[in-house]
Amino acid sequence: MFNNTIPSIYSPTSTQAPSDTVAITESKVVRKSDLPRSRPAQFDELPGLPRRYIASEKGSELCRSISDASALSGSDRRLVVVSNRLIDPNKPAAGGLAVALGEMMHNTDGLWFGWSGKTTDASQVSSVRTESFGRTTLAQIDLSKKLHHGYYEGFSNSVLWPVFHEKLKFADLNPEYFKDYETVNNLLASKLGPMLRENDIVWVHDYHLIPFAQQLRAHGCQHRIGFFNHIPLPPPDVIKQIPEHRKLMEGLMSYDLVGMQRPEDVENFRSYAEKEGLVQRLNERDSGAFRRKPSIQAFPIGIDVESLRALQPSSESEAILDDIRNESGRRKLMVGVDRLDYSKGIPKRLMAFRELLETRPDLRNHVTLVQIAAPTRQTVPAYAKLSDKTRKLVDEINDQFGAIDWKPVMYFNESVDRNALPEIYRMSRVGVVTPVADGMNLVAKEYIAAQNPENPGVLVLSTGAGSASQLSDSLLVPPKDRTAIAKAYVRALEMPRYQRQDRHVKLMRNVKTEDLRWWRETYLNALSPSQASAESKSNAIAEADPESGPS
Ligand code: GDG
Repeated sequence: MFNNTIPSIYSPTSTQAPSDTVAITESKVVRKSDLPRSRPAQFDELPGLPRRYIASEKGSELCRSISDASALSGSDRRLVVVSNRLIDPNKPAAGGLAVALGEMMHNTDGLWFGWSGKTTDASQVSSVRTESFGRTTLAQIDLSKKLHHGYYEGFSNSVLWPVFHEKLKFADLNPEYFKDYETVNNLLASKLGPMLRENDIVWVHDYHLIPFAQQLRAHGCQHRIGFFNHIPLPPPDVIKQIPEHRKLMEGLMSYDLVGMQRPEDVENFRSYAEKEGLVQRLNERDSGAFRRKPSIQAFPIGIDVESLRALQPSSESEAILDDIRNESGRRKLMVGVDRLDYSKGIPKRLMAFRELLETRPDLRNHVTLVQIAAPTRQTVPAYAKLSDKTRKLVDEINDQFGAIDWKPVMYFNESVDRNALPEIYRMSRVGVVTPVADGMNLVAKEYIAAQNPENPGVLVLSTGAGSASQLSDSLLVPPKDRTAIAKAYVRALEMPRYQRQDRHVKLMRNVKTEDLRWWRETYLNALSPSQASAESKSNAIAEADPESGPS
């Protein structure tokens, strides 16, 4: 599968010599007294943000003084990003990864590599196609239909996605999927390898590509390679439901830096590694050629507040916007914006809305729920079922409570133009974000960022979202408790303006401080080669003096 000629990137003169021992350097333990005072009781038992990630005025100044991709500035270093899908330069970036990385890559000397979004019938592997995107080169390959199915619909989205979101009933543990997943990772690594230059640093994104570094290392790649997991990492007992969990998790040990969204994810990985004897197993088996001393840290992803607030609706979204504007002039709006994914808790959110209308007849005809549900992964059976279930619930609620002039749920089962989202958020008195489990959830942060500070709305946020530990001034609800969610809706709808303002100021402080740039820079600084030498020094001290482990 790999080329036999080892390209120059795998330079034996690299300063990053493989090590014989593997140590998981975890983020520092935070004492309860270190936590922000506003942290609600339900978070007291959680590990909390590592100290350097707790928002503080001082910290925010420090972070803001760092320019974009500063870890790479002033050198011939390129940033190489690897992700399943890339940005489409001909379309506005729609959410998630593309938004998070698009602007940075446009302004950075880099390479962005991944699957093209196209499948072929051919069994032969396609060649890499490149195109320019600002200062970055986009490099993409097609995959055969069969391989893509096993890798993407199969292992990525029918095994890893449901298991990591603790939705085991949706998992399809077909052993063929893992083979295709490994093959695709291997194939992608074999194509990227020859394109790398000696000083590149490589940043791999998300669960589709866990074994990617292992595949690159197998050919002696000595670059700094980081991984960021955008979705939750569940506790060890849940991970172990995946038959191939050992092989899978060993793949993470080939990275220099493993970034997670939440401290809980870091803790789950540490606990898995300990319970499974991951380090010892690798020490006994491998010579060390594939392994690093991965540093595992939490880097909660943020949004670019100014860019979001600057978005202006285009003509494409005028029809939807007019409907919603019209409704907002008559009733209080609540809004949910999600991919139609079972992790997002949309049915429970609708059931809670039904309970609200049942228990508070006085609110009927005075409140409307706008739900945007963008279709996603429709070739995976669980998603088709969710789509039917959601539509049925919406129809039931509208039939039961609707009137000639009022549809309680305005349901848009389509992807809405991103430019229209800030206005929709702003028109809504309540933002409803109720995932069962979610790595972070950017919609929660977008809703806050888009509000008018003079008359802001209220965010109802479930504790299933990674963002809940940062956004503790929202109305936090347990994701599976319909009645608690319904009560939070009422509280949000009736909250006086001064309280809404007070909460909004606090929430906005976090959204602005721990923003997208802060996330990228803290991650890239931790991945930078200067950080590597600091790590190797501290590891050397830890090895010389076994008593001086992390506090
Ligand atoms: C993964 C993790 C993590 C939504 N509907 C439409 C639309 N969106 C945009 C939102 C937002 C993005 O998509 C969704 O981001 P989320 O964070 O909510 O969720 P995932 O897509 O599941 O993302 C998640 C994230 O990665 C980043 O690390 O936070 O936990 O699951 O930006 O505005 N955009 C457009 N039309 C829509 O209808 N254009």
